[in-house]
Amino acid sequence: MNPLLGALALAMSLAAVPQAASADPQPASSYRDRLPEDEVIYFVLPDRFENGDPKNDTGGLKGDRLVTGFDPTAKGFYHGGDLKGLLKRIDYIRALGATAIWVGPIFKNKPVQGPKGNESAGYHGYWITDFTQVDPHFGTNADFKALVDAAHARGMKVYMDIIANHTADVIKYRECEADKPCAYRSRADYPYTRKGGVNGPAINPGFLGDGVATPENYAKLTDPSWAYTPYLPKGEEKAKVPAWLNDPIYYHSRGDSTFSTEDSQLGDFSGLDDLMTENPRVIAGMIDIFGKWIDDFGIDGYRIDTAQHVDPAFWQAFVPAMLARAKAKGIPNFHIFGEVFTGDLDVARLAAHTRVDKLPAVLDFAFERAVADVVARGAPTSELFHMFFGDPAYANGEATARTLPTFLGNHDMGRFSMFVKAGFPQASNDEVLKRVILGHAMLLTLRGVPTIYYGDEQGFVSKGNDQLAREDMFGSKVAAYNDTKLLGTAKTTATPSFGTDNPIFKTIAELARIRTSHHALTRGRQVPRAWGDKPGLFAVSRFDPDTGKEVLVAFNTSTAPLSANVLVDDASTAFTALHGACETKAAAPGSLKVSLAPLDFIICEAQ
Ligand SMILES: [Ca+2]
Ligand SMILES: [Ca+2]
Repeated sequence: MNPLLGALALAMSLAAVPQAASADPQPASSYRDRLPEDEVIYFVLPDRFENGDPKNDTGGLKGDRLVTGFDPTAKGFYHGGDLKGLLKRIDYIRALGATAIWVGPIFKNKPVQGPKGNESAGYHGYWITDFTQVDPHFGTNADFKALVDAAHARGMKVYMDIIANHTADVIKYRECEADKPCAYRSRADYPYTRKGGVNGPAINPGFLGDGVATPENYAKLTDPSWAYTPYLPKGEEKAKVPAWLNDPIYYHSRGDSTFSTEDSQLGDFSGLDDLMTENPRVIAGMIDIFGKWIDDFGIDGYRIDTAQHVDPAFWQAFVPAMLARAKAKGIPNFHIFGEVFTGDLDVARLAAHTRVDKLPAVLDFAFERAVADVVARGAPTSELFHMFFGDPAYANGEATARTLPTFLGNHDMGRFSMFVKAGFPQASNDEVLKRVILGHAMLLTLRGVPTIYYGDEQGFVSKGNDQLAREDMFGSKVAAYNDTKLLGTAKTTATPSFGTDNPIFKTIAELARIRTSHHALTRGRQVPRAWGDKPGLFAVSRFDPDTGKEVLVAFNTSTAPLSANVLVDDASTAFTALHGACETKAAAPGSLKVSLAPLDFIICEAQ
């Protein structure tokens, strides 16, 4: 008998308990048994969350902000948040109903990068120099261990944010001015076996091309000056850990990516040193690095940054190695999800990365786009139907679709509240708040793994994307954050934002509790029930995989009240409301009448 069934039975008995009694998602002991789709994820950038130790604010460095990276008044520098702060506020995250924390990258970064006069800091964590160590601005490896252990003691999971595509920008090219754009040089114009172009002198004799992924072949690649002449600036020769990362031979060194042709995989992402992920030595090195974090910390999953900029063969080797490592550590449901930033409705492109790269899951950018279009931009509800219609395209079809982390906005694109305000500039505060709550209702009831971007629950409204969408949860000193009016509250980001009274917080907490106590909403098959060619009704049914019991969720995306007969299973004759007002009896076999206020939603469970 599958040990999972015990946990299932327990969770099902929890589901029968009235909502308020099941505030804890699952008993702590069973967290390893939970499937990826059972989680509610909270995504946090540690620098912007809570400062638990002012002593580490400068990362142990001495000097001004261009040395330490620390300037809490500037949106592009470290603000002081750290892992001790995250630990201090872990019960806040739990109170929201999140069961897993996606911690932004915590590895040691190059503190400051960028052209003179336009520098910024590695507060976001995506400029790694040392893949084995927590950045001193965030604390120590022991602090991370304490955080992971505290999460596990509460039955919560921790997902790390990792990068294999690039390191910090350390390597420079003789032919390009440092920190200035450097044009991409293609493999056709600059083959690996010629120095400086097709007519240049022969180098790397015997190298059979990057498609022959054997150690013997790559042993013949010894001179990295095929396109440019890479070098390590003085004082940075040993900047990276492990040491093999300091050798330019392990990088493409072809100039900047334009994210279009082959440069999307082989170019430098905004100057960041692009690893030669085709090389078996690089594959083995990355498996070593990230396997060790699993071994040492027992974490529960990896979110993979810039996944689409790495060649598929790398992921085909890396993913099974990580899953095997986790399994050996007693982590059977290790989740891996890649970032394939599309910003559009291109399900085929997302799905291709689950089939070709064999990534177990990808962040669901198509879901984000569809919900934003329908709730924040007035698109017809059929857009949601069309997006979900693509679910069978994923490897393993709808089962994989249920494990895709879904989200409404993020640290790169900006917050959902900003999309609502941009889409409905004349809307009242009340309407904006209702739309933001409606978006979260979709996030927390539809298929996928709801991923809440920290601060959304406090009514944060980013004024833009990227740096402007990375506000502080602790009292901020950034004027461009503090002058923005938040939703659902009179406060601003100038004071700490850890209250539990914001209506968005309350809705998320309520819906997370309903979701995690009903397998229909986490693991259940989703069947679209109603959609249309204008704003209005969108409804789906979801089915408990064990009992077959139906849960109908219906949303009104219009500003007029509506009522309609919605198709349900013939067997679903009586309903109770999990949220809102539901008819207690089907009008006739297979038909339930729903009535919805403007921008409202209901969740009705068949008995
Ligand atoms: Ca600190
Ligand atoms: Ca790459």
